[in-house]
Amino acid sequence: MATFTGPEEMARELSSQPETWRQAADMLPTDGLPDDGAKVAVVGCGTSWFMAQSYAALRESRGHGVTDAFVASEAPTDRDYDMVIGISRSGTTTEVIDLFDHVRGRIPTLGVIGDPQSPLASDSDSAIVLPFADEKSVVQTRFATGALALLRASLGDDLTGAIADARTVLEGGVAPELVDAEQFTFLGRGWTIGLASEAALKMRESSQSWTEAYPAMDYRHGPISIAEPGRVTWMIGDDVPGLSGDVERTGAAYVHESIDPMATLVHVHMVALARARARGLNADAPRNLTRSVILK
Ligand code: F1P
Repeated sequence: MATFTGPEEMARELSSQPETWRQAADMLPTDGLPDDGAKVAVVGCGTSWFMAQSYAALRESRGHGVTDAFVASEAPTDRDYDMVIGISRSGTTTEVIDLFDHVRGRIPTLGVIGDPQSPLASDSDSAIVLPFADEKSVVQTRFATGALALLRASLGDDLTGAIADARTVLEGGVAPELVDAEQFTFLGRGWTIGLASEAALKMRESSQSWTEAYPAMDYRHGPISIAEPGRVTWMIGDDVPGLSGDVERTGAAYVHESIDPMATLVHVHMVALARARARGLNADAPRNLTRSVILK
């Protein structure tokens, strides 16, 4: 873990993800999670929206019920959902609080929250709080993946392999080519599409990098035109046949790791921090960004 000790809160927080995932999974069984077959909308903003996407895709693909993910400001709450789940580290994000207010008394709400003292924790019909996963850095790492770890475990995933993979990733370094690359495109399929979007956001927030994210099968439908030498296309999750060859013909680097996709996201966190350091940026405090967005 030598590379990722350092002055930043982000360094400490991203390195604690394996333990955080174990602690989150060990919270189960817990009250409040939707019954099998329930029709669920999962909402959040920024990073939390991307975790909502990953959980929604996983829950529905595993046969637990229709599950949609929305950015909180755009959720179609007139639909007949049995539950709305809001993911929010701070529990103060305006759009999530407004949405819970809007459906109160009509649709049961569950908050998956970092700060137990927050308005969302008291406004939700039920709340699962993960104070051990809360963070000092503005940039989210372990709360996001900790919340997803809990939700994955609630669907029956055994996280032992993910935790071992994340430990291995943390013991490795960051390749200089990834620190120096000009541009990154992250790809995913199914539940890893949310992880790809989060990888791209993390890199933008903490290191002001040019990043994009797409469902992998849509990459050939246009975005591949960005690929060229010095740029990186990074597939998160199961590989797509033929994709590495298509990318390598452009001269771009293709990255794919046969490890748990959440461990790959830890690797991206490390790259983001290394790129911030190389550019003299404070990864904990991205420009123009606050811990949560509270609108007047
Ligand atoms: C959501 C969020 C973060 C983002 C930044 C601002 O926060 O948009 O994803 O990185 O910190 O807030 P929250 O609702 O999960 O607290």
